Amino acid sequence: QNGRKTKVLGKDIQYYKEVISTNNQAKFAAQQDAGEGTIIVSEAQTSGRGRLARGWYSPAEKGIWFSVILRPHFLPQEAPKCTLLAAVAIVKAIETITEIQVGIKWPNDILYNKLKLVGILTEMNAEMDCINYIIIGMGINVNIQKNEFPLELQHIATSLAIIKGKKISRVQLLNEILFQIETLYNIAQAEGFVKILEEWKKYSVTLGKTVDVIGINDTFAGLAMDIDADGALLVKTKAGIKRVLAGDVSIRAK
Ligand code: BT5
Repeated sequence: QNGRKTKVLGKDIQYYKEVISTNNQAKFAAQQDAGEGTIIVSEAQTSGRGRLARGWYSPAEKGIWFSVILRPHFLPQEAPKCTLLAAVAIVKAIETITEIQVGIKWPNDILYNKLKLVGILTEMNAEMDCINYIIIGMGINVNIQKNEFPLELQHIATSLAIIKGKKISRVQLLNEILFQIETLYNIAQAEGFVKILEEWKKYSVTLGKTVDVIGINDTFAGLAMDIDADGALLVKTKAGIKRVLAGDVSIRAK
């Protein structure tokens, strides 16, 4: 153990052998008044979720499938930046524990050699200008072997064990991730997201690349120039600069 201590995050840990989705379980807990920093972690998910009704492959004991409940003071429009915050926290934790350097693909993927290692799904419940709760769900492929991935994922996904050539301690990594999220979250609550967005840019593999933005109604290509103060991606196209919000789009690097 590296002995990192957190104050709030993980004070209450709800541990399951199997759930449908830790985000669903977290939503239920939040509605039952679970406190800020409550963690829902499960060895397996029977129906782990991605964005836009996509699935998340979550085999038993091979990954870290977990969700964090936050009850921040900031405004609902700040919530999407929690995805970026979580991405930075996970990149730092992976570097600390495994010495593997990974990159962030806007908005919610962590990649190694273009292969997906981590997915993040942030969901929110808010009324008017008040956030009731935010749930950040994170899926980290830790000890999955290449031939264990379903065929359709084998050429797009990877795991820490594949990269490192040996098993990685999930407990140690989760402990470090919680520490990093708590540190960044305290910064965000005290002074906003400016520093966190700057850090995010350092790890980005999207900025400076030509990308296809694939929306529900609209697909276009352009140069990913920057992210703005809301965490939206600014893409330079022939028709000018377009501002792309997370949630409804996929990005494909060309
Ligand atoms: C995501 O969605 O990347 C968000 C995934 C969040 C998963 C966590 S696990 C704990 C918590 N509880 C949940 O129910 N969810 C969260 P998206 O960007 O839509 O990507 C989904 C796509 O990633 C799928 O359509 C697959 O192509 C691919 N995929 C599925 N499982 C994968 C895995 N284990 N590793 C890499 N890629 C995967």
